[in-house]
Amino acid sequence: MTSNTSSTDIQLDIRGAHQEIAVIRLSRVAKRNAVNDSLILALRDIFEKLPTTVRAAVIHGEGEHFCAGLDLGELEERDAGQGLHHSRMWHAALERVQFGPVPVIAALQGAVVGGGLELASACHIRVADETAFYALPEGSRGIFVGGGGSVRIPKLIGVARMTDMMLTGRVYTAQDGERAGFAQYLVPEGQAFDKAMELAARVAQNAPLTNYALMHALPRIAEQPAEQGYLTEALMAAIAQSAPEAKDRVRAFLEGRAAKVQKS
Ligand code: 1HE
Repeated sequence: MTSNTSSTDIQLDIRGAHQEIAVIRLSRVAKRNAVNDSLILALRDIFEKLPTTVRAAVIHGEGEHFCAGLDLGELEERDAGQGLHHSRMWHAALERVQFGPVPVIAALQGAVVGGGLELASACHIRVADETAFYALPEGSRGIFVGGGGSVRIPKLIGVARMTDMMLTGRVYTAQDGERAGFAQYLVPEGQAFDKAMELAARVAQNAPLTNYALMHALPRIAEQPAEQGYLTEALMAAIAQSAPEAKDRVRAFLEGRAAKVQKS
C-alpha cells in the first residue's frame, strides 16, 4: 500500500499478516533524503492517517544515508517570520511521530545529521548499523536546530554533548554514538532495517495500552515532579492492568503458557 500523500519522496507500506507494521521510507536518494517542506508535511500526514490495524512503525531512509537533515536549498528563501513557522511545522510533524498512535523504530545508516537526527530523536527506538554517524552541522552553518532537537537530543545524550557537537562540529561514529545514547541497538552494516523490523514485530505483540503508556505517559512522567510522577504512574498502571488483555496475559504466565524472561 502506498500512502496518499503529496510527496513522492516518502512512501508508506503496510506489512504483516494482520497489517500491523507500517514501513515508512524516506526516498529522496539524490538529495541524501534531505527534508523539504512537502516531505515534512507528508510525514505528518502519514502519521495522522495510519490505518487502525497498525501496531508499530519502522522509519528508514533509502540509499547510503538515513537523512541529511533540512533541505538547505529551501533555507535561503525564508525571512524570520517564515523561519518561525517553518520550525513550528517541523514540531507539529515530529510531534505526530513521537506522540502518534504507535511506537516508531528508526533504522539508521550513514548520515543521521541535523534534521535527520531530530527525526530519529522523535522515534522511540533507534537501531543503527556500523556506517551510521551523527552530527549537528547547524552550528557551523550559522543556524540552530529547529525540529525539536534542543528538547529531544539532550534527553538522549545530555546538554553538554549536544553543546559540544554544535560548537565544534563533532561527528559521532556509530560505536561512540551508541555509547553516548543516540541508538539503543548497534548492528553490522546493512542490518539496521531487518533488526528494526524484528523489533517492530515484537512491539506489535504488546498490549496496545502498554504501548500507549510507554509512548504517552512515560515521557510526561519524566518531566513531572516526582510526587506527580508517582501519581500519574499509579493511574496509568491501574488503567493498563484493568484491561481484559492484561488479565489474560498474566493468567497465561501463571498457567505456564507464556514465555519466561530469558537471558539472551
Ligand atoms: C543536500 C543536502 C541538504 C545533501 N540539503 N541538499 N544538513 C547538512 O548540513 C548536511 C549536508 N549534507 C552533507 O553533509 C552530505 O551531503 C552528506 C554527508 C549527508 C552525504 O554526503 P555524500 O557525499 O554522500 O553526498 P553529497 O555529494 O554531499 O550530496 C549529494 C547531493 O545531495 C548534492 O546535490 P547535487 O545536486 O550536487 O547532486 C547535495 O547538495 C545534496 N544534499 N544534503 C540540500 N541537507 C528543522 S531544522 C534542521 C536544520 C538542519 O537540518 S541543518 C543541517 C543540514
